[in-house]
Amino acid sequence: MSDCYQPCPENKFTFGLWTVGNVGRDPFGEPVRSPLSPIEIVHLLADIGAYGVNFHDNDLVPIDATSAERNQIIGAFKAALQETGLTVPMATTNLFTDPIFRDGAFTANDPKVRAYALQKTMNAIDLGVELGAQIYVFWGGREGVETDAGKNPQEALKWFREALNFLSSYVQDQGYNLKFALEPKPNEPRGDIYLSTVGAMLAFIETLDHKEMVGVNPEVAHEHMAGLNFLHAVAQAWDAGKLFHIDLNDQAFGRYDQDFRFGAHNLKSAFFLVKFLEDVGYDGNRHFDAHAYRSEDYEGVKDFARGCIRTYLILQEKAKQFNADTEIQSLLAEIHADDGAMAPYQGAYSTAKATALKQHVFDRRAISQPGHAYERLDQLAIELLLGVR
Ligand code: GLT
Ligand code: MN
Ligand code: MN
Repeated sequence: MSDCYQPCPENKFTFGLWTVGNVGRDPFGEPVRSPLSPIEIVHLLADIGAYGVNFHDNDLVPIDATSAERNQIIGAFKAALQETGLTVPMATTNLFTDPIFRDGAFTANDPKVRAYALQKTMNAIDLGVELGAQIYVFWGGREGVETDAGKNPQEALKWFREALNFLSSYVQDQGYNLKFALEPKPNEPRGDIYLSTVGAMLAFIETLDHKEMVGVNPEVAHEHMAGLNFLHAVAQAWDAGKLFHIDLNDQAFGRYDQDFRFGAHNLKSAFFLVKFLEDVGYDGNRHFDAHAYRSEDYEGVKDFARGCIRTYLILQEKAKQFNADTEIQSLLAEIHADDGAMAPYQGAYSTAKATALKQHVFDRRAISQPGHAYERLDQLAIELLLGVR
């Protein structure tokens, strides 16, 4: 591979233990790769140039570990981090694998399950903070239903809100420097998951007690599963000051939950996403929440991980090229041309402005005549992406 696309720490490229550690199990097939220990995963990630490693509590410490086992595992993990220089920027809780979560965690009908979920999350927050995490992700994979017969969705939202309020107060009480990032997904593993899109999550955050410490963790695949434009979701989150984290991967519309290598499927949307993140100066973690095809062995897993990073860096270069391309930029300047004639009507409302605007005569026909040259512009973008510009 060429040396021009080497990651640097400022890129903040991270992977979860569960991503490169994915053993290739699917609903129809057994694992195809033997499990790697967290230590082996840290070394694999260091090898491919990652900046950080994220984890669920139980990716690192098995759910039934004794406290002696826990201490031994954490000690060895810390040593591996020190040896490789990898950081832990984000941590999260597994609230979906154990059978206790079959009806959800914070939104389970059983109050014992909800209380256990709170307890498990407080412990996992302690662990994440101990290892340096400053972002804590909440992906409510089981927070949903197959049937609405047994649960009132408004009640479920109330429970979810109470849990987040409780946990944000816990974080403040402990004096932790930690922010929450809520990750929406429309379905899988539940038939329907509550707060299914970035837009829904952003609106929900506004109802929380400590909303200033809560943002979103949008994932490419999840918005695509809902048939939505990921860039628009990310732009809205950014605009709201809520883009605390991002999960990069890829996903064909209308398919099962794929978690493909970043850019593997929708290269053009990946390009406009990278361009947006770079143009606005997003400086959070760039987390690849994806896994290698089931066809791969661990060499293929490394190809997958390097591919995520490399594609991002190539698209970053393409974004710079797009911004510096004189033909593209002059076309954009034409598209955005403004002769100033409407300036008296723009901006904040005033009675005088409204009166003047109501009296202005528009030549609708003339205004609607010119085309917008988006075909030419889009083709230029395509040719730039295809490497012929
Ligand atoms: C799981 C899920 C992801 C979440 C992870 C965090 S776990 O793999 O599919 O989208 O980000 O809990
Ligand atoms: Mn996913
Ligand atoms: Mn994710």
